[in-house]
Amino acid sequence: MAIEQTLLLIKPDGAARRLTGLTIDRLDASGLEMVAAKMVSVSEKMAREHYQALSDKPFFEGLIKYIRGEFHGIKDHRVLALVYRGEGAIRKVRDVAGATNPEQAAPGTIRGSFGRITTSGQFENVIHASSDPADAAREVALWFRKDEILP
Ligand code: IDP
Ligand code: MG
Repeated sequence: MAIEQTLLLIKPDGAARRLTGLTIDRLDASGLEMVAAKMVSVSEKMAREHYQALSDKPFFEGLIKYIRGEFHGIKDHRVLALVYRGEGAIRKVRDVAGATNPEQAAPGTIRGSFGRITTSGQFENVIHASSDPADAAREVALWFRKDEILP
């Protein structure tokens, strides 16, 4: 398996529900290495860039509000961003996360245990995890400068 890097975000519902420590603990157990971490104040531009592939979806505007913490009273739009590195890191973090739709996410995954679909139809699924090598490269470069990531 290739050594990969992948972006993980603790989404505003995860932060509001105090799931930051639990998420880091699960990833610790996966054996992956944390090579970057910072709190980011997510601008509207950043949010739209991060989710650019979904801009034509009906839930897009809600998603932008969600990731900026507007549904969870998050001060300064802050989000914890992390980069994990290791063999098969992209798949491993996705496995810990579970499926996108929290109702379909396997029991025991973070999304399966703690995610929900709101009455307005927004998927609140606790964490973001890059989905493939192209996404991971783009997302890591969007959220971190090179000199913020350990060699
Ligand atoms: P992913 O986060 O598992 O990679 P994506 O398809 O990239 O899933 O979607 C990004 C985010 O957009 C999801 O994590 C979720 O918060 C939201 N989302 C995706 N699909 C839907 C949907 O059908 N309804 C509402 N929100 C969705
Ligand atoms: Mg995705």
